[in-house]
Amino acid sequence: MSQDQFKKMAAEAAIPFIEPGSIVGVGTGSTVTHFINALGDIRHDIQGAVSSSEASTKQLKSLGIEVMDLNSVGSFDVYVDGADEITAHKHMIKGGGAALTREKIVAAVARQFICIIDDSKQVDVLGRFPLPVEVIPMARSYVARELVKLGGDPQWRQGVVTDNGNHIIDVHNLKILNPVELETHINNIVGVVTNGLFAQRGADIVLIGGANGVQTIK
Ligand code: ABF
Repeated sequence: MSQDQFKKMAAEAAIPFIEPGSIVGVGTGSTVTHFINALGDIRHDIQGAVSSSEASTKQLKSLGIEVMDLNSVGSFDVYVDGADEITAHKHMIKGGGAALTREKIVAAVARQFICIIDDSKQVDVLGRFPLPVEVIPMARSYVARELVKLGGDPQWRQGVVTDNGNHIIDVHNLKILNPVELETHINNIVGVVTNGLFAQRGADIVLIGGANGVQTIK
């Protein structure tokens, strides 16, 4: 079986967590694409979705699922999203798809974060995957210099503009031993919108697709 089939297995395993009549928080990425397809099959059982990207919004609407403005809903039960890396402590690097800021906002509003991944995303230490940082465009060079001081090798993801009109810097060669501290530290650099560490608010449940089926970590 392929990694994509493992992603699909994890995505479909999230469906039983969706309560009838609920609003579902929906992330972004290839694993979430499988989740949205599965959500399409139960679209008459849910009230609608809040989405973390224009791409997911488009897919949700194409399946007849109502997409709601986050400002018009209160808290909701479940946010389902993928990750680029995750540790046993359920700390994550996200943002490979450049949707990290909206993902972090929607995750903050949800009562539970369900992370859906294939087994290649599990790591002991975060940082092999370059850490995405969303920056206000005029601050890009300044923020890059500050990131060098942290020991990273920042690279501008040229040609990418986020859904919020900002730029992405990918920070290579970080060995992230204290993700909670680093998340705060980078977010405090002037010009940073947010970074792809999801450690202060990590996942609550992880569904991992692999050769032996789906493993659940709570
Ligand atoms: C989103 O999609 C992002 O935060 C993350 O970068 C990516 C996960 O990748 P995929 O599901 O495509 O492997 O969750």
